[in-house]
Amino acid sequence: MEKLVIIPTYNEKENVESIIGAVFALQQNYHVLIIDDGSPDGTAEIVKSLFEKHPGQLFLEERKGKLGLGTAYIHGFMWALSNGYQYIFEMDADFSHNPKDLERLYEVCKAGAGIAVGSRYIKGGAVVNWPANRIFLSKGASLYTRLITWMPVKDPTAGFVCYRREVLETMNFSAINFVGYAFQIEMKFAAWKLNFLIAEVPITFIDRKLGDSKMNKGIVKEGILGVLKLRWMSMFKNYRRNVKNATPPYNIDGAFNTPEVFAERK
Ligand SMILES: Nc1nc2c(ncn2[C@@H]2O[C@H](COP(=O)(O)OP(=O)(O)OP(=O)(O)O)[C@@H](O)[C@H]2O)c(=O)[nH]1
Ligand SMILES: [Mg+2]
Repeated sequence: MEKLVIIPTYNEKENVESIIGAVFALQQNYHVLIIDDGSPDGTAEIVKSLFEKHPGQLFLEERKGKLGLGTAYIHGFMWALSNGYQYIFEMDADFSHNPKDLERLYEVCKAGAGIAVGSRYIKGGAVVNWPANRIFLSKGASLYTRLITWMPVKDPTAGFVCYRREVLETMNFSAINFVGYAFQIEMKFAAWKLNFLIAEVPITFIDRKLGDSKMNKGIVKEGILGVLKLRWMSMFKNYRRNVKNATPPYNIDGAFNTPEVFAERK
């Protein structure tokens, strides 16, 4: 149980089977956890129909409604920690992230980084098929985040990431504030504040071909205000102390683990 790819889904019936297939086709011993938020299009049913094909490798957590990307990932992180995984990945279901790049992220974490970020905005990275306004927004967000926070990450909104287990264990997830793009920024910010090494790996990001975007104005607004809030909290509210987990690790319900689970994992 080394590597777990967490894929959050909301109405991804056109993509979910092929993205799962693409990860298992790598034959590099990844497990996959889908976090589905009650997709009305039946995404979860498609996942269940694949259990038989991938026994012990494919998992599904279903939540009642669309609760946002950030809380979906936090749910997945707690699941990953309580199930003993060492390297935990974030990846979208829509093929914007190429599963073949998972191994490159893994190698960088294995070599010692706390977080490996699949980055569009370093040398060798690229964005394909995005309209000019989307690129402008994304690059603008990157620049804005760096200006305000001084965090040394060129693609802070990136959602293709590998975390070493220790990074997630060290975080107090209940102190994480945001759910959209700001969530991706905050995860990196928190890891940086906790002194973990963040490495960027160039990737080519390709716009989704199938299914609909879940991007909306609220997510952009959260990003703009969220970055200011992060800076504010880190200056005056002792962000670092709050985001540090006093008593790792968690169990899946968000309560602290029982001693048995802790002992089992050692
Ligand atoms: N579980 C869950 N998954 C979500 C939610 N919102 C988005 N997702 C998933 O998160 C991933 C990223 O969402 P996207 O809609 O692709 O957002 P994006 O990549 O920022 O924008 P586009 O690629 O332009 O659509 C996809 O796998 C979505 O299905 C949510 O509220 N809950
Ligand atoms: Mg996408």
